[in-house]
Amino acid sequence: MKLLFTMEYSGILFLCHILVVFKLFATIHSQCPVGWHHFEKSCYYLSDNKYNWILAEDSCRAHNARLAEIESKEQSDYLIKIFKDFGKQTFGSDCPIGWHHFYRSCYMFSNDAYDWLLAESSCRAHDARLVEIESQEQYRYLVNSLRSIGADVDHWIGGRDDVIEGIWKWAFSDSNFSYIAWGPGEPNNGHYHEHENCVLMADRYQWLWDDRSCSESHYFICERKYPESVTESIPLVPSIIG
Ligand SMILES: [Ca+2]
Ligand SMILES: [Ca+2]
Repeated sequence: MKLLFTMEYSGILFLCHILVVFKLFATIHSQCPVGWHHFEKSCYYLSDNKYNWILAEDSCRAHNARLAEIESKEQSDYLIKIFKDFGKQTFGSDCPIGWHHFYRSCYMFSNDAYDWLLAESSCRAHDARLVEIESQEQYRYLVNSLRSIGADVDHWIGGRDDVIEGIWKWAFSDSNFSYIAWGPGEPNNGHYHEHENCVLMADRYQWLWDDRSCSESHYFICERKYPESVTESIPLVPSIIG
């Protein structure tokens, strides 16, 4: 019997699962990534974040894994033990309090509205940057987070084209956009006197992007690196397999 964890519910922990082929002469534990639990021919990873099913599946796939499938009583008993051990640990995200963990970053959704420059310096004061969105998974995570916190206002992100009009760059890394999610008709550089050189996730476009005047005040999203010591097993860029 295959039981797939398919609960459509936001905010539950989840369990990732990879099958491993054990190499001759290799120690068993070296075959599972750091932080994963080994049982029989599989490695398991219990999430430290609560996601809905789709994001949980994305997160497992980014680890070249899938949501756990349970095929035997022994396996089920082992997983129950992991859950019980989890309850005993002070296990959790290494992001600062109030920040949310996703892949190799921690994210903070501001409680204040600033112009773009002040928003950027506010992030830097937290050892962070305005968020730079490099993949669909990351974008979907942010949209989902904005929905789950009930946000209904625009949020600045780290893109701008103030150096060369029409050439969009992520401010902190100075890199070109590799992923885009512009709203309909955007970017349009505005219709009025002031140019639109800064990017936000627009409530009116269901969080697709809009270029806006950098002097407008909006809420914003900061991104900082997840602590190095625990990122060894997390891929640099989320990727979908299969
Ligand atoms: Ca512009
Ligand atoms: Ca615009």
